[in-house]
Amino acid sequence: MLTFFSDSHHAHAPQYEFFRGERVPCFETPARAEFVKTRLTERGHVLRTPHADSRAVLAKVHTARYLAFLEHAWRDWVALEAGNEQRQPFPSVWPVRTLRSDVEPVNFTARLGLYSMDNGSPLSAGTWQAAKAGADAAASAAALLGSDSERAVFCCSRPPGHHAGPDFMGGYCFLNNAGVAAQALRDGGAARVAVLDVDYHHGNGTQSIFYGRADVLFISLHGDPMTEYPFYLGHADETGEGEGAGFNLNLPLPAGCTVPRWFEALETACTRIAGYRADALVVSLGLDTFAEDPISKFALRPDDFIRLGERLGKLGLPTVFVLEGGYAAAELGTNAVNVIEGFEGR
Ligand code: SP5
Ligand code: ZN
Repeated sequence: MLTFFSDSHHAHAPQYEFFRGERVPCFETPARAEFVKTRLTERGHVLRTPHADSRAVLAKVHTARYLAFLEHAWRDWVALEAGNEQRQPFPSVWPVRTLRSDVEPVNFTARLGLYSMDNGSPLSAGTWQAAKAGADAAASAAALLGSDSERAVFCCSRPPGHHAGPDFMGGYCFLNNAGVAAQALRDGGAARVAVLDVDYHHGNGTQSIFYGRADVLFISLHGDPMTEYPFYLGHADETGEGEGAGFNLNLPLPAGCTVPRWFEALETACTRIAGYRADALVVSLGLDTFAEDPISKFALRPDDFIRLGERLGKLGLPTVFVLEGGYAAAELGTNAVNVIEGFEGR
């Protein structure tokens, strides 16, 4: 499968995050994309550098003030204090209920909190550059599908995107690549686009971006937010609002649930996508459903990823795959390629 890959992903390389109050090495590392690249190359898949500029699409998916903040966040952080070049910024205060989020403060940490859902998404010097390259890959993939030259394209990009909402980062995500792909497909002439999110974690950002829209159906299979990140979204009763009523489907599953149960939920998702008569499909391909993922609690084995790909292939739709989570880095290549080759019926 034709794959978009940009070396710019290396520019996003924060060193640590917080876990139970302690600094721990980041789970979301450059090695992840490199393992996938290596396996893709071994299996003969062609890698191409993104050619499209996603900026116009990004402006439809994220707010102008969030994009402006993110693009300049590192510069602003470094300007604050000598030595910040060697430090990572983290938010420590958030505008929760009753506090104002309409006014953007001047203070850097206050702005960082305004535009963050958690303190688990560290920035580094090249975060914007890497995230922008991922969005460019999503736009490039949509453009290729629109030109009818490919049936499916894989975006091997990082950082991931599905937790990033209209005006916030979170969950290692900064720009919503699946949202960019879906919007670019719409702009390219697809009347209806389905987004299927199979990452272990609910795709809260993607849901929020399209929650009021009927032209993009969002479906997510994920660990029940009562116990699993992102906790505050992803319940079954979230079905869309306004024109989007009925065009959001959440299929939360208990942490630790069996593989057959996961595939039952996938079947429900696929039936809904077929009924929607989508013109194109975007798959938020999180691979943290893998049994050995260090931060997640589903039980898929490598062969199950082949089966996932086969089922998605049977939908018969032009498809953009976007890499999301998955933290068993060394196994990521095999699991990603298994989905792709299952899809291709190879
Ligand atoms: C894209 C994506 O998969 N983002 C996931 C973000 C999860 N952030 C919260 C991490 C919490 C780690 N919990 C570790 C439990 C280890 N036993
Ligand atoms: Zn995830």
